[in-house]
Parts: sequence; structure tokens; C-alpha cells
Amino acid sequence: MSTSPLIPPPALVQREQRHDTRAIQALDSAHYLHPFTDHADLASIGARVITHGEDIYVWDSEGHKILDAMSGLWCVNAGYGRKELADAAYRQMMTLPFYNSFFQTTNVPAVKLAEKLASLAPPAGDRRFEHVFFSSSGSESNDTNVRLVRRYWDLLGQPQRKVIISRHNAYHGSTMAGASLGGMGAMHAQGDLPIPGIVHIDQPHYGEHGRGGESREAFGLRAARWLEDKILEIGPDKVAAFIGEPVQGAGGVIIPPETYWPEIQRIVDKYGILLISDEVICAFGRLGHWFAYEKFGMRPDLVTFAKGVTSGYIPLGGVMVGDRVARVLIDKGGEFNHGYTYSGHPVACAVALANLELMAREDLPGRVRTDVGPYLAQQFEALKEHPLVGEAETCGFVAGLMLVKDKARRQTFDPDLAVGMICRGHCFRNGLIMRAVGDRMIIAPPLTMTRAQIDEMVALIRRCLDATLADLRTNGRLA
Ligand code: PXG
Repeated sequence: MSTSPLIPPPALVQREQRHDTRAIQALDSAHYLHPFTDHADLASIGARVITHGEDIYVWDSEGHKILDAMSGLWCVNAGYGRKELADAAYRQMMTLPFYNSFFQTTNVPAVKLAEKLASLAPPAGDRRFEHVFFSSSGSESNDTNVRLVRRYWDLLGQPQRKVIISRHNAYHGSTMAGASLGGMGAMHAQGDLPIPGIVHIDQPHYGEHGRGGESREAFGLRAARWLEDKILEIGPDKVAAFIGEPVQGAGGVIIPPETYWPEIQRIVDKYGILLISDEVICAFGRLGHWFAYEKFGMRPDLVTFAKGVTSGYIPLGGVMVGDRVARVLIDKGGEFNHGYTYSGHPVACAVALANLELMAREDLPGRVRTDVGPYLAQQFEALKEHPLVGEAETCGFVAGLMLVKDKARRQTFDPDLAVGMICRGHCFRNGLIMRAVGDRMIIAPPLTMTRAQIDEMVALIRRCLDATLADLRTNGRLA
């Protein structure tokens, strides 16, 4: 648990308060193209300028303190202001700021981190994880996965096995391969995606696809069997891999029924296809384990990671490569023509090592699993009593609330009303960062959050839900 002071040091506040918000906003809209942003719209409003962070809070340039229930973007697992991570970066920059891992060279932090990750990744049945390929992001890591999977089948003399099956509403990144693996229609619509050889099945979202009277467990089995249907439709000898997030994050915190992953595992095993667990959000304590495949009884061949490995302090991503793929790549592969300038970046790896040490010392995965995770679940359960909340679900330290028009009839709002965005606006005004995915309000707080801070966050959520309800009633959108 964080022992950092909750109030930023006065010197820091004074320094940051010297920012001229309007001037920064003007420069921002003049020069900075933001990701996933309507640039003209943002220019007309002016971006919120975040200047510093401490523990679970960030501050904006107007001096507002905001409880960051999204850990930045699902990544600041250890919380803000961790001096030992900054120290690790500084020390490494002064020792060796960069060297590549091409041309038969290596560096000490990359080797130590690879060994550390291998020791943290438990065997999954007969799958062991002794090797790591490094990148700088989740997107790059999934590009690496496409290369690895296709190389694997080429080397085994089955080059026709090219198709990777994913799911609608999945998020696997924003590069050409990452966005193609993802199942976001709006992303596919811009850029002629998906690239060839990637297809999608429906997501295991009970709220969307569950039938009246069907149990969650029965639905989980039915949803998994969409994979088998797709494999048979394509031809099993053409399918290379299936990729999925154990719990979908950016899609709105979609938690699959318990029956889903074991049935997916049975199906991929039956047809001998590779399983990729994209744990960019779910690993490093987020679901109460170092890796999420442990929780769901998955036996993946490849595990994508990024974000929490450094708590977002510096970009780093990678793929845990299980022995099934590693042995073929190493023993039969010759040169693998793939890699990035920053694969195994010494500073990023040094920060990751310090971060993993900190997480182990404070047992962040364990406290999410046995203490603050269950506590968060209890508090979210109580939110179900709110008139706007149709569903409240948590899994470790991710959670989602579905805002509905009529709970009894499970009636959702007209999407044009953008009720989620109305609620998100109230969150910002009340000093809380929550993300809206349609009308699902989602959180992924820092894993250092205490019970008292969970109470503080839930009280803020309640206040924002009340404000949203009042808004809807005033505007005649709700009786
Ligand atoms: N896989 C998963 C499961 C992710 O959540 C990526 C891959 C891509 O990682 P990079 O590091 O390339 O961004 C992610 C990223 C959102 C949001 O709106 C989520 C992500 C990224 C940006 C926005 O919730 N997740």
C-alpha cells in the first residue's frame, strides 16, 4: 500500500500553478494531434491540462484535485509519485541510457527482466513460459504475435494456417495489425481494416447476447462454441490462433461467464490452434494475479503485456512466449526477421524491474485478490440500488456500471442521449475520473487504493449518478 503523502509537496504545487491554462490549451490545439480525438471539437473546448499526480490523485492546471479511478489509462497500477521508479530510471540513464538487442548484443536490465517475468508467469498445464519478446506497447506486442503465429505455422510446414480469430468489441491496439485484431467497427471503418486473415466472432457479453431464461453458465458455453462454428466454417487447417482479453477492457469491462474460457480452451486444444491471451490490462495484479490466465483456467501459448509492467511510468510491452512456440522458433527457426529499436530498452526494463519489486513487496496482486478487490465488489453491489444502475460488475480491480432507463424492464437509453457522456461530465466536475463506453461507466483504479479511498470513490460515484439522474429528469428524459 502506498505510504506517499496524499497532498503534493508545496514546492510542486507552486511550480505547477504557474502554468497558464489558456496558453497551453492554445498551443495544444495549434500543434498537438491527440489520439482518438475529434480535433476541431477539442480545440473549441480546450483540453484539460493534467500537471501532476500523487498516490491515486492527479491535479489539473487550475488546481483541481481529481481521484483517478482509471489509473491513467489502465496502467498506473502502483499509483503516482513512486520515487523508486524515477530513481531506477535515473540510475539506468546515467549508466546506459540505450543500447539495442540486435547484432548479438544484450543489456543487463533486459536480461534480468526477462528472467523475472519468466519466474512470475506460472506454468499453465503443460505450457511453460521461459521466454519473452520485448516491445514498447501493447499494439506492437500484438503485431509481434501475428508475426510469431504465422512464423510458427510456416516452420511447421503448415503455411496455410494464417487466420487469427478474434471478437467483436475486442481491443488489441491501434497499429494496422492491432486494430485489425481488435473488433472496433469505428476503427475498421477508417483505414480499410481488418488486414487479410483476421476474422471476428461475437463477444461473450451476457447483457447483449444472453437469452431470456438462459443462465450465465449456459450462455458462456454457447458463446465459446461460436469459436468452434467459425473454425469449422473457415476449415480447421486454415486457422492459426484465437486471441482474446481475459476480461475485455476498452470494450466496457465485459466479464465473461466462468464457463467461457475453459470451453474456449477445450476448443483450441481440439483443433490444435494457438491461444493468445491479451493481458495488456489484465496482468500485473489488475485481476489479483501476476497474470490473468491463472484466474480463468486458460492455457495460452502467447501472452501479451504492456501498461502495468512499468505502472505506465515508461513505455514497455512484450509477449510471454510459451515453450510450444519458443521451441519451434529457436530450434527450427533460423533468423526471425522481426524486432524494434526499443526491444529490451534498458531504461524501460530497469523501471519495470523496480515496479515489479515494489508490487511484490506491497503484495499488490494479493491485496486485490483477497482484500480490496472483494471490498470493491461489495461496494459496487450496493450501487445496484441506485435507480440508474442496471448492472454492477467487478473483477479484481476493474468494474463496470450499466446505466439504464428502466431497471425492471431492462430498458436501455437511446444512444443519441449519450447518457454515459453526461455522467462522465459530472464525474469530472466532481473530481472523479471514470470512463464511459456507451452507457457503461467503467473504472480500473490504482492497486494501491485503500478501503477508505474506495469509500471516497464510491461516494463520488454515487454523487455523480445522482447528478446524472437529476439532469435527465430536469431535461424530461426520465420520468
Ligand atoms: N491490448 C489491450 C487489451 C489493450 O487494452 C492494447 C492492446 C494496446 O496497447 P497500446 O500500448 O498500444 O495502447 C490495449 C490498450 C480505452 C483505451 O479507451 C484502452 C487501451 C488503449 C487506449 C485506450 O479504454 N488499451
